[in-house]
Amino acid sequence: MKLIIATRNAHKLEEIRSIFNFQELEVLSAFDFPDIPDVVEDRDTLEGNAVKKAVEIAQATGCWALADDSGLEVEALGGAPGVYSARYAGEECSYADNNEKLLRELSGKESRSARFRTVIALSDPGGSAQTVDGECPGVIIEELRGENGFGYDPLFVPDGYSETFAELDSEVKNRISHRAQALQRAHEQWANLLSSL
Ligand code: ITT
Repeated sequence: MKLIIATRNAHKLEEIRSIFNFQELEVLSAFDFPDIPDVVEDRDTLEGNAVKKAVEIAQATGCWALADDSGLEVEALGGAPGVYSARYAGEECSYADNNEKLLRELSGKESRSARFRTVIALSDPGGSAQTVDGECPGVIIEELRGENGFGYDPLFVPDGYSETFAELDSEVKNRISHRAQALQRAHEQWANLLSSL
């Protein structure tokens, strides 16, 4: 049986593949279906977008699909950029643009507390979906540090560490991250279901 990882983000796909043990399942991704249109992420919650991505890809392929919607929630910014993390600095913006905007918005703020959140949705081929979530608390530092990871990783130091996610080894990030927590819950809740597909 095939399971489709409903993402076109290569970094995210690599993290999901290295964290989650898919056992006997044949795992493909949205990159294997270039003709399927991009899912428009127009919901105002991570849950809404994760379910939308999983359901649309499951229905388009006739396979089970798993989607990840993630965001960075910054306390002093009232939870922004949150569900809008990918397009924080505007449509077609780069990770560098987003990081620059985040530093600008946080300049002079006392609190630099933040958390990454991930919602994972699993949809059957008919479009019936369930979700789990995970989070990782930390702080936003004042300049970019490190080359690993992607997105906001060079600005985020997880609680209990002094390096950013972009400085830490990927093995460490993949053990403690928001995505790792969510995939751990996915494993607890769906291992039996996935192994019976
Ligand atoms: P898909 O929708 O195709 O999966 P995406 O990049 O659009 O890929 P999201 O909608 O979940 O993914 O957007 C989340 C954004 O939040 C992403 O573009 C990054 O900027 C950021 N982000 C998500 N996970 C992250 C992580 O582990 N480390 C750093 N930044 C992350």
